[in-house]
Amino acid sequence: MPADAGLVVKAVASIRWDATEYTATAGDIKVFLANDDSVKHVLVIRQGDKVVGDLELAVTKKGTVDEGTINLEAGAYSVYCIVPGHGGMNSSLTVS
Ligand SMILES: [Cu+2]
Repeated sequence: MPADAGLVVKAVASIRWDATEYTATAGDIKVFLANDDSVKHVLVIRQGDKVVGDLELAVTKKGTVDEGTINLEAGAYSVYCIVPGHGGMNSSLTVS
């Protein structure tokens, strides 16, 4: 994981993220995604049910990682997986 990662998310078994609540600091946020699950996941950041920015991180199988940067103002967001059937991967992200 990069030392300057501002948000670290791991996909874990049973199509879940590793936490139900994440936090980050407003501004440019380096997001790091790791896959500890056996299926593909694609992470986006949403506000309500709308995708924010153009960050899209994909991990295809166990052990793969991806990273990218998104600029977020303070507010309430969610860490969401857009793979069909993965709607339960919807954890809160509080940016302050
Ligand atoms: Cu997923």
